[in-house]
Amino acid sequence: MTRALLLIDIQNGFCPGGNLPVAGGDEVVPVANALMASGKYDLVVASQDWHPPGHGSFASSHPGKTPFKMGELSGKPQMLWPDHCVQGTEDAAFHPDLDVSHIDHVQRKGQNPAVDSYSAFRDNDRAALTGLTDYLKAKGVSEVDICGLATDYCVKFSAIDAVEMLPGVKVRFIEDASRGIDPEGVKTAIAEMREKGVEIVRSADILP
Ligand code: VGL
Ligand code: ZN
Repeated sequence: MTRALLLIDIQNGFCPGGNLPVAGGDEVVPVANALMASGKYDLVVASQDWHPPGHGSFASSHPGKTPFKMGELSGKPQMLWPDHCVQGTEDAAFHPDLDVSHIDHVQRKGQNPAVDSYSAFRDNDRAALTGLTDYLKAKGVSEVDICGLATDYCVKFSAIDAVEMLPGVKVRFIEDASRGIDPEGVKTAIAEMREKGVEIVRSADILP
């Protein structure tokens, strides 16, 4: 049994003070640290939203558009975001309190300006893979626990892709180690994950 912990986008940009802040986003940091230090995982992977300046998901790249409204990217509907997690900026860095010493592998995503990548496994158009599937398969992973930011976007898409792309692997979502952008969206995301075969757990179910 090889157990992996997948920490999604625990970056300054998604924490209070960041460019796309998630309410209570920083509160996942101590929980993530406790999970990493628990000795329950053979492997810790952290994803990092890593956009080039002027990324197509930024409202600022679309004249006259405002953030948090639907727009279009490469002919497909796209939620438009504030500029966030630009490669190499403080906004894209992991939260300073995240204990990165436990991280075995960093998976960056969102580099293609023409398509967004909520999932740590592949772009939203499902054309390009990030390489995470092959990495986890090569490690012989049999269980993946997923948490982080934001529940209703990158965490949800990553968890559902994990079920789909790693057949036979048990996938769990750690609710209290995650925060979402929209409370209604979080409810729907949890229902959707459960429906796709993701088990919903809390850190207390895992921690000694
Ligand atoms: C995310 C919106 C845009 C996330 C990333 O990490 O959930 N959300 N980029
Ligand atoms: Zn992004």
